[in-house]
Amino acid sequence: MSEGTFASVNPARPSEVIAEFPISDGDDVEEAVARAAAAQRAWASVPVPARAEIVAACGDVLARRKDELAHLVAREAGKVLVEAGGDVQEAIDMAAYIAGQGRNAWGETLPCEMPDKIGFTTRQPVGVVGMVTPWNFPVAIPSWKIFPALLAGNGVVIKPSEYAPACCEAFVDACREAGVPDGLVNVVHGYGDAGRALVVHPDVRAVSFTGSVPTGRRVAATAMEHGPKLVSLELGGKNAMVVMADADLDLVVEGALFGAFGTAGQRCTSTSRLVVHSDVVGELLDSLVQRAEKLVLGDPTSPGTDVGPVIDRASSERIDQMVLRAIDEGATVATGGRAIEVQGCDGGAFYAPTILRDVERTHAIAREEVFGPVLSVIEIDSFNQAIDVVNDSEYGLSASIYTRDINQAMRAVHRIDTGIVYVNAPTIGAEIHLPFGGTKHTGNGFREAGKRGLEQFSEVKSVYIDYSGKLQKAQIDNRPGVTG
Ligand code: UN1
Repeated sequence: MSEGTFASVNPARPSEVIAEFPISDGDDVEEAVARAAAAQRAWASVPVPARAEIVAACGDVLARRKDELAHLVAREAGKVLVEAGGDVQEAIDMAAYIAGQGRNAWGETLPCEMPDKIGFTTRQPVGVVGMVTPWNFPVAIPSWKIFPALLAGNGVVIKPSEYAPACCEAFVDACREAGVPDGLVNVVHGYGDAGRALVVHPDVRAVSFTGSVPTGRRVAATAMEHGPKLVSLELGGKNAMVVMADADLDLVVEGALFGAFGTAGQRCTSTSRLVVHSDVVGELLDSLVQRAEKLVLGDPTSPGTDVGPVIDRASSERIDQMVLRAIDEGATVATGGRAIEVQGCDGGAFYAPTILRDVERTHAIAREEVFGPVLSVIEIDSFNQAIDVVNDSEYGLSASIYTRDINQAMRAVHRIDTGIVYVNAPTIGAEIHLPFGGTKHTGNGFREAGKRGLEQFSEVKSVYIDYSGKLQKAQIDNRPGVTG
């Protein structure tokens, strides 16, 4: 049985315990997978539109419980209330979208080479899907994975981050209330051991992971050793916003503040590099710094708060070390660059919104994911140089360009090597009906959300139906042309 318990705390006030859960061990994972497998057998024979109705009902329950869930997200993950509400809204939107997919095409029909013969494709479930999810979108990301997995006819075992277990439990509880059958979706808790037990389990046919690159690599390697299995990875980002000299600078300021400091910079899509034309860098930085200094840090549940804490003190120390190293390498602090204390939030992990200038693309701060409120400004003198800097990264999640020149914008869309590109908007704020994911080390080719979100949770089956009443060989077996 489970060995011990762990607690999640409020990152703004770590003495406040949010919830306590058992640390799941191999036996707990075994049990959860067995429950999911048993429930999945019945679920697989439920017609897809009927599965979709249950997903739609999940959206209804989430909408009804939005306020309660948003407060939990704010307290457990440290997101300011409006963003915590957005996290839940993303799950509500995902339910509506995925429910709609239940009455949409489930494959395609194709002509065959012979008369009286037709080809089509359909999807079948993979069985039990193992999911490992992060704390930064503790309701949205489980919904991106669980709803399409359910629509595709699968059972689920999910291990949420140890930082936000209560949010995941509350989400799954809403799903059960909506009528998701008993045992179909199961939660296990804890750290790497529970995740590993899930990944290696022979009945877990697919693994969907969102988190860091090193852990993603280990998850994939382990899954392949014990498989092969379907493995979809959604990993980090080092997202850049390009500002050309003709950009609307007021718009840039709004976008950069939201992109870099929204969610305290802890989205995988957060704007982390500001690649600015040298003609406008002085003017832009003046207003950006002024505005950044006005942002109110505080308790995420207070209405006046703009920026909440980072997830814990260790994280804030790690961010600080990265900033110190950047200074060592030649960067200058334009604002921020330190952890701060907030009154009424004892021990809270707050880090000041930070802008670093004089950053070179070779500096560690320009290459490594920070996952905190730090924006590095890199100057460029031309469009080509800007694209070069954006693409000079091991990551390829999101990027954006601010320019009034449509030709330049479209050239950027084509040349930027990321899974998501924005024009005149920051790097965050993806909508759930467009594919979400990235190139290079950000992932392994899968996309979440959108129609393609179903791909990681289903196997495609190609079907040939010959209604000619005779053996008709395909062209490879019946075409003359080789003499011998
Ligand atoms: C994440 O940070 O892991 O694009 C996801 C966005 C959100 C999703 C972010 N819709 O900002």
